[in-house]
Amino acid sequence: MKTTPSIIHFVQKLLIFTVAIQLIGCKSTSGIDFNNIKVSDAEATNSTKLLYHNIQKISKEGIAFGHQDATAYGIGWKHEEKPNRLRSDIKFVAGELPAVHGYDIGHIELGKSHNLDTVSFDLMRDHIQKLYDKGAIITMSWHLDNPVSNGSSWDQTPAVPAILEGGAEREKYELWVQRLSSFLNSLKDKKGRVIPVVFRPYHEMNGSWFWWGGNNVSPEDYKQLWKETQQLLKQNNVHSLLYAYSPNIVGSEEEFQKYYPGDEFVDILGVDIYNYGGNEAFSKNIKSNLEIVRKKANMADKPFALTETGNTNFGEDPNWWTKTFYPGLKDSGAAWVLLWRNARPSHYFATYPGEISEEDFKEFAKLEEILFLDEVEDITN
Ligand code: BMA
Repeated sequence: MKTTPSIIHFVQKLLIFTVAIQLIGCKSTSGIDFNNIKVSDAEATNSTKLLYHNIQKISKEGIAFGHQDATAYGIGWKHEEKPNRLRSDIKFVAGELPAVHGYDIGHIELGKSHNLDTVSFDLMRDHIQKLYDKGAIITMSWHLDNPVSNGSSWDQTPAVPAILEGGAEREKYELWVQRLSSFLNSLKDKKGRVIPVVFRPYHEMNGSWFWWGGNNVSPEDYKQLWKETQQLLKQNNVHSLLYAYSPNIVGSEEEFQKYYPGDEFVDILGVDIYNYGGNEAFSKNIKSNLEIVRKKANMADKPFALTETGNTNFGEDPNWWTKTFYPGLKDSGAAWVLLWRNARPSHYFATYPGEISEEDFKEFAKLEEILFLDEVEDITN
């Protein structure tokens, strides 16, 4: 038959074409093989895997600077007053936006329009979209209410067993995670893809100030809560998260490990450290704790970060950044640091115009190792 060779030829070409398309499908234009990037959610989107890849890349170049609620408000201003601009205390002082932007989604579970610190979720979404578009990394903590007492995160009524599978408040918890899921899936980039987020739930669990930590929970229940929450999010079609585990300052590797749900459920390791014990101890603590976290992270081949920090001695130390903070941080290998929020003059953790450490912050910001938004964008693009 005359037609046979051309049919075979056609089928061969079709096969080659199909294979090629499949190969292109798992690689980005920059040649990243997404099949080789493994994160805790096996169904994580490519954007999520790319975020993971970028975080690892950043950690080899320096330490990205982050700030909680950076563009939502600062000392003496609120975004709503000039809604057309993306302002930030850090930008006012150093001329650059932070590379990492932290948000708290506490009260999303209640179906409220604003979080526990009066940041509207619509504003949050809008800023996340704008900042992600500029190359920022988004991270979220969750100061959720106590599901048993309906008090705040700081209400220590034991509640974890009640929201685990089969518990008395399980239905309520599923609804709460449902609301959280809807918000996360509503964060869309310019191409309509869901924006990936570093999710840091149930943080500082080795302290007893939250209902999910310390004396208020057993390590086994904590781990179970972590896994079940992850499961619920996945069931709700949330595949845009990297999961970060971050205890408060630890005294040993064992303490770091105590509530750790396991390598397969965590993507990023972290620790929260403030200078409540004075600056000298703080410098040393950052160094020793990041060393512990680094060791664990290296063993598990995961990135790590100083997931919350800040100067709690408001207005006292003009050289805090270069003389206290940086010496502890230097060469730590952390991917980022997140300074806590600038709420008011008696509750701020970074700096702002007119603040006592303003000039020192400018010096800190000039350090090669410390990366702001534009620098991070250069690394990841
Ligand atoms: C705490 C304080 C609180 C705030 C909470 C959640 O550390 O800053 O004022 O409500 O974080 O952001």
